[in-house]
Amino acid sequence: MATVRLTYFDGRGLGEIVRFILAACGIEFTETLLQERQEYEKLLEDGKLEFYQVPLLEIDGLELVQTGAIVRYVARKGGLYGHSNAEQSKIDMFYEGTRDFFDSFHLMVFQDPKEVLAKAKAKGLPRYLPVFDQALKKNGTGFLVGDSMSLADVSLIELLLIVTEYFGEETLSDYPSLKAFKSMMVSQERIAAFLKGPQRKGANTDAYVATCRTVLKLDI
Ligand SMILES: N[C@@H](CCC(=O)N[C@@H](CS)C(=O)NCC(=O)O)C(=O)O
Repeated sequence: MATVRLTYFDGRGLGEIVRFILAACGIEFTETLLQERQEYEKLLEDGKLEFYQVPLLEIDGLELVQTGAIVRYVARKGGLYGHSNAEQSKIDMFYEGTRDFFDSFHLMVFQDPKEVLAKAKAKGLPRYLPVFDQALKKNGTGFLVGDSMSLADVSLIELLLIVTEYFGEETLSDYPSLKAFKSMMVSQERIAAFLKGPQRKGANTDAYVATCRTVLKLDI
């Protein structure tokens, strides 16, 4: 297979869900990790960034941008996008729900991280965790939709890993289905290998934030 290439930064951000879904689908990929403004300008000049934004995934001769479009393409290709229109819509629903909560963490690149985390803890946890816990309980297969792993589950595990990293494992104490889901997902062979491997990125560092700001010329 021709090389699959993800272009993003050397950090999680919007790129990490792309890495997760590629890994979950067993699709090997290489990465261009942007460091300099010139690299980003070259992508713009080459017309690779339809909306002048990253992540960019080059796959099967396509230059895909927009995270949602990217992960759906990969999930469809890898068989992690349900078996019917109804299942796909449910997967979309849970995917969008996880992203709504995830976005509050992504804001840490642009806003005071302490304030962002305090808000996520006070408002995000009680709002979203019960929904996902109940959904898992109701579906009863261990997965959010149907009886096998889908994009929805991959998106939820990325979120739960962030939540427990920032707020501790005890955050899941009142949510038995989420707790069981987390242990099940992190021991899935491909996910486990990705989490241990070099393509899994660490939590935001000052250097990562500074690089994003320089490359994207952010002055907010
Ligand atoms: N809706 C887009 C948003 C992508 C996005 O905001 N990317 C940021 C980096 S995290 C970017 O490239 N910003 C540059 C810009 O908007 O000019 C997606 O989901 O991929």
